[in-house]
Amino acid sequence: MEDCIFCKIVRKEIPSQVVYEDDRVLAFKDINPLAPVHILIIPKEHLTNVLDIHEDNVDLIGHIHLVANKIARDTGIAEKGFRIVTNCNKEGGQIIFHLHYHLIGGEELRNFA
Ligand code: D5M
Repeated sequence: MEDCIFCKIVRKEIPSQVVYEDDRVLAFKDINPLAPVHILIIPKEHLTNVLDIHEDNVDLIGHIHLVANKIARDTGIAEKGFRIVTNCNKEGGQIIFHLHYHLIGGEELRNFA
C-alpha cells in the first residue's frame, strides 16, 4: 500500500527501532510507549486489521504469536507478564489501518476490560 505508514516502515522509507525481522514479520518500538516495553508486531504484507484474516493467511497469526513469545522472553517481560492487543476499526481504537499487535509489559498493567 503506497500511503500506509507501516508499509513505509516495512520498506524502510520511514525509520523505526526494529527489534525483530524475518521474511513475514517486522517488530519495532512503538513511538508512543504506554509501558517500559511497547513493541508493535506487524505482518509485512498489508492487511488492514483482524477482519483481513482468512483461512489462507491464518498461519501468519500463529507465527506472529511465536514472534511475540520470543520478544517477550528476549526483553525480560515473559515471566512477570505482558499483554498482546490488537485494535480493530474506529470504535476499537484503531488509528493505523495496517494490522498490528501491541506487545506491552515491563510494569503492572492497568485492567481495562
Ligand atoms: O495504534 C497505533 C500505534 O502506532 C500507536 O501506539 C502509535 C504507533 N505509531 C504510529 N506511528 C508510528 C511510527 N512511525 N513508529 C512507531 N510507532 C508508531 P492503534 O492500535 O492503531 O491505535
